Amino acid sequence: RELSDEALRSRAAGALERARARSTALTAAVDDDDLVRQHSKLMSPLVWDLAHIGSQEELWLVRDVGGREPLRPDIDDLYDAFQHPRASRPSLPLLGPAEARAYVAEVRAKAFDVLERAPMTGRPLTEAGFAFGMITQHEQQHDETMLATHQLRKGDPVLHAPAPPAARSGPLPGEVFVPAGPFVMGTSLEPWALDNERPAHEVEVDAFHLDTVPVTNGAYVEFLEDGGYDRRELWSAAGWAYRTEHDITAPRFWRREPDGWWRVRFGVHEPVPADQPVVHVSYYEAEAYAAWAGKRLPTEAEWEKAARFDPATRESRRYPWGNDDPTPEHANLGQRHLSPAPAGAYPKGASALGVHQLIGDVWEWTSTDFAGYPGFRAFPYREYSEVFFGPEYKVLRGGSFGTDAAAVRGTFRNWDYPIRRQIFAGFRCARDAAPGERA
Ligand code: AVJ
Ligand code: FE
Repeated sequence: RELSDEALRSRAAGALERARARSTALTAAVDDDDLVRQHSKLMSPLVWDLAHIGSQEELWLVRDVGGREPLRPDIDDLYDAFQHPRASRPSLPLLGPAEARAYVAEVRAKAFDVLERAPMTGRPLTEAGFAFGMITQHEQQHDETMLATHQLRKGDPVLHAPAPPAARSGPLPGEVFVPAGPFVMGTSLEPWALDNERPAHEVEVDAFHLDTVPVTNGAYVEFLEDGGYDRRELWSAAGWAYRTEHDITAPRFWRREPDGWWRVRFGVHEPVPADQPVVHVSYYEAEAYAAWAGKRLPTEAEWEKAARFDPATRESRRYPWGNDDPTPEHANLGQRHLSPAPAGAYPKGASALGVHQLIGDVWEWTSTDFAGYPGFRAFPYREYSEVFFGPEYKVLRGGSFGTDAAAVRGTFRNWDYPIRRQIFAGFRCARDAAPGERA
């Protein structure tokens, strides 16, 4: 380990502060009525997310790491996501906006006190600051969830950010060839990696082709206008049932106007930009598009190999561009922009194999069911990932414009139901290489 305890503590403190600044901004952007309202049955009231962030921080950092007395044992149950499904949360006796703000501030003060004294080695929960990293990631994950709630909210725009950068790569090939062979998937070293990313293990991957960039709105409109949503043969049985039952005919938030496709994005009505990755599509729509294109979705292992494998060293890197933490030059992360950036906007973020925009912009659906890697051990609690393992969840990779850099990396695994569209999810396509095909 190269970092001193002091450096680890200050890294953790900075990460916690950045997360809190974001939570504060997302909940200050609307008035109190808006904070307690449920904007969609799919989501919690924003004030629930805020106090839940504090509650998890109290449980893990104040009580568990710090061994301190509980602040509010009476509200543990209200903010336990497993006891109350999202739809029922508005009817609970939740902390109001002012109480929730005071609560999270009080927890944070205690957590910082714990951090100042916590040993950074000797106990798995705090090794290299893990618990602080886990709680930072938890807050950032809920911040992304709150951002999705903002997207579902009706009314005038309240969030503002500069437009994403323009495309600046030269012309890119449509696909990248990934040669057959093993690579190391997952990690045993990344200090803040969560349980489901562990351990590192070798995986054999057949040769395949992967789209250089995520599928853009322009490409998606071609599928749509070619009758993609009405052609049964392009859809899986489950996908067709979903499409039919909910009368899905375009990505969520899109509307057909006489002059083309428009969308609502954080309260702004705008023509759908052809050059940006498509976002707000379900797994089933991604699957149907891929069939229409004569391709398929990548497996999770294919995605990670394309992102991390360096053919020169045969090693797996932390990020597509190498081992350095993300900067604004590498990827569209951290809600710096309120949309995906055009395809080709991040040439410095390309992987060693030449695949672009794997990290940032849109979460990418993969065809893999969420499961533990060989040797998986739930840590520190089964409810982070293990209880979700199984065929009902699909893995998503790479993070979106709304994901913070602290909450995504080359090994990071997200998961959701294949019907979900309110998340910032898009996709790219893959196809098998011909037998014996080489680059
Ligand atoms: C990893 C994004 C699927 O939001 O449901 C938040 C993260 N776990 N609180 C989710 C999480 C507990 C989780 N995802
Ligand atoms: Fe949570």
